[in-house]
Amino acid sequence: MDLEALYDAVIQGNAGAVEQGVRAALEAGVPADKILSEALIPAMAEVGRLFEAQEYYVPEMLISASAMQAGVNVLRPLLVESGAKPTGKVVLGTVKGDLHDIGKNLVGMMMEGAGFQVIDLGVDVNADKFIEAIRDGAQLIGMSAMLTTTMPNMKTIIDGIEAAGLRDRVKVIVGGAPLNQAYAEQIGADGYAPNASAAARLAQELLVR
Ligand code: B1M
Repeated sequence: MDLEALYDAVIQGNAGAVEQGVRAALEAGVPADKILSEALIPAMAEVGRLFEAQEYYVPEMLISASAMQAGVNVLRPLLVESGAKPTGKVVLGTVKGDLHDIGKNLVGMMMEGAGFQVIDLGVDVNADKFIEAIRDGAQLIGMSAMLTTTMPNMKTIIDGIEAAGLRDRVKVIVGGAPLNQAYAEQIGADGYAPNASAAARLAQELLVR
């Protein structure tokens, strides 16, 4: 299956075809990051466009998300292979009120690939859970938000970390489609990354330097 057919299979929400297509592309020598960036991720952007155009509704979005996840699961071992000793402890979560986790999961894989120990707190994560993770030794917190309505919860979480007297013990980075560098600065984060690879590079800059 070529990348175009793979793109279509994600949009159609055909998890079996996506899984097979990813395996076939890998066997044909297509690099994992190319499969991700030229087929799977653009397909989800198109699903978002279809949702905005009211051609897709939540169930279709969910089915496409599962199909994408089936492809990502095949790519996972290739994205995380590193073998290096962990260079730091990173804790990730999608913020309170937000259930989108595909982007956050990719960030986790790229961070693992960059040699970090990654603890994933999942979705709908509040300040208390991040605070507990910092007390357990997290050196960097990575927060993801995909909704304009949940972005402000990142600031609430940073304020909570500050109020717990832990802000100087941890680096905080943020990401997700509605965010940008200016917003990260406005809420007092240490950095913003536009995609999963950039997030891993940023974590390295903040922790390993
Ligand atoms: Co939702 N959704 N969704 N959705 N969904 C969006 C985000 C939306 C843009 C669609 C649209 O209208 N075009 C829109 C948000 C509008 C807004 O706020 N401005 C939207 C909406 C409205 C909603 C609901 C409110 C719909 C409803 O119920 N009426 C609802 C909210 C539920 C909730 O969270 N409380 C909802 C639900 C869902 C599903 C559950 C059905 C499903 C999510 C399933 C899942 O994640 N397991 C879903 C999906 C799939 C999407 C779209 C189509 C795809 C998101 C995705 O996975 N993209 C999305 C449209 C779009 O994004 N164009 C949409 C692929 C992924 C690889 O990209 O997540 O951007 P992304 O991650 C990137 C970067 O952003 C970055 O790196 C990643 C990889 O390179 N990144 C980070 C992400 N986190 C990072 C953290 C970092 C650094 C970088 O550092 C820590």
